[in-house]
Amino acid sequence: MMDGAPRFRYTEAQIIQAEEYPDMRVMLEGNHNTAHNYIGGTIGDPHTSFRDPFVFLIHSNVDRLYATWQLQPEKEWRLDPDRIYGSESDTATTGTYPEAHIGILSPLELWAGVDAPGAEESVVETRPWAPPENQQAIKNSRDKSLVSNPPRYDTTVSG
Ligand SMILES: [Cu+2]
Repeated sequence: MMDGAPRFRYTEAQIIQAEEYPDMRVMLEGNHNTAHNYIGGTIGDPHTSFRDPFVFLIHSNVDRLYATWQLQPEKEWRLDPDRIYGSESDTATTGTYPEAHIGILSPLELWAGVDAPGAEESVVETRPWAPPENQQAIKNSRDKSLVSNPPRYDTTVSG
């Protein structure tokens, strides 16, 4: 247990001002990991973190910072699924579970269902993306619905 506030390696301004996605991702993930580890306990373990409602506070802030990065002035290319990810645009799943690295082109759980090619193994089937509804939808991180219309927040973090 650390004393005081978490010591984030990057400021919000640094994250938002990153020019390219890979640089922004590394900073955002780093601060996200710091938040998980700072709180610790259930949230510090990837297998149990989403059993703790406070995890949604961490991830809501990740979403806010990501959307703010996307919506920076004169960066409309960050709303283009073919351009936003830069050098990571064509990455796929590498390695094997549970040590696999998920790529931009990896199918996204839970929407893809458990049988999607390249989907993570040992994911529990979850309705409606499983029988009897079978509403599986194969999407990856370049899906226009996930990139082109980020949420607008009532807080603006300026760079
Ligand atoms: Cu997290």
